[in-house]
Amino acid sequence: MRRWIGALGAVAAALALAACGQGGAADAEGGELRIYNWSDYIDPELLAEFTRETGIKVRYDTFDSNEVLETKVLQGATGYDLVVPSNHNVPRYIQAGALQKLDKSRLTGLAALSPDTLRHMQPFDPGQAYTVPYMQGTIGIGYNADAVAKRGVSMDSWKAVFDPANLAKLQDCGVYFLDASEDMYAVALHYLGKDPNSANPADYAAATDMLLKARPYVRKFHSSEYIDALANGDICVAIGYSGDVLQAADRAEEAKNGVTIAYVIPKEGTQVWFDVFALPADAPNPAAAYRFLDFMLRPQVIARASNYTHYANGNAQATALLDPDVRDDPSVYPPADVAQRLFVTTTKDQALLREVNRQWTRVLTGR
Ligand code: N2P
Repeated sequence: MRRWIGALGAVAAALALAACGQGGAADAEGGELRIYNWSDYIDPELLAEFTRETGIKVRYDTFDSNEVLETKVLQGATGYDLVVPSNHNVPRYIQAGALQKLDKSRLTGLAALSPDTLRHMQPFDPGQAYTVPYMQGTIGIGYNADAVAKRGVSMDSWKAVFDPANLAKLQDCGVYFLDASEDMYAVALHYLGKDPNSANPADYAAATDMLLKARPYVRKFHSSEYIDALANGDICVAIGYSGDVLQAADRAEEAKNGVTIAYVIPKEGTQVWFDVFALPADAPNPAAAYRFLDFMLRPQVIARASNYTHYANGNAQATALLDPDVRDDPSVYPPADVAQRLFVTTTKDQALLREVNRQWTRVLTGR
């Protein structure tokens, strides 16, 4: 059984070990690679292995929202060699000139990518000119099975978290929502029967009304703390990302604390997203970034990343190498009938994005 608890500490420890192992050779041979990735999104052992193999030291920082990442990357001078935006953000990065085009001759593993993932990439990165897929997953509901059963709330619909009558029953055991404006509006619009990719501010206003009515029952808006909060039994419900909830389930199981965490894709359907590696235009060490991308494109490596994070990857040759409990988990690889109910978000222009973020601030502040 993998250890999840203290994963961040484990990242630091693994990197420190790897750096010690290489000594000065790491600096002399490969220099440093700076990665900015989502939290709870890598097996630290893979980073250590990359350093052992290449002599390239990895500095690995994390974020938990596209909004934070995008603001940083669009400002430039991040110092990062690789960043990991989601599909709907990528066109704005490209338009702003914030990314460099891939030199595909430096990536030997691209042929292993699944045609399905490549098809999904077309709308946001035509011809796969700028990005390399990392992980894909869904937004759904993570919950403490016993706590919600006791309160008589059925979790199979978005109603569980968007209907104040249900939320009132769950409030005492604790509800978290993601603090992610575009992701939250996409699922809220979809639940309201509106286009999740609507460009009409009035649709967002309707979703804002609904979210403002839910707000009094939401203990916290946060995009990563729900993992431990669910696992420890501090909260009973979170709108969250699939693999993060599955990691919470593992952490609870590991802690043997009597908490059982489940993940559900509500029957109305949800958003499936694609997170991709990209090189900022001013990346200080592109050579190191290419080495890392090539490493992550290896089926054995990306399979281990999925085994650890419980997110699906877009590498066709990796599927056979996955742990069966990950490969066969419908929350990781949704079956065809569920896949039919998944939608992909498209990009918003800056004006609409500003409006959506303005409305989201109202949801966060309640004003
Ligand atoms: C990882 C969450 C990644 C999902 N913790 C958001 N695209």
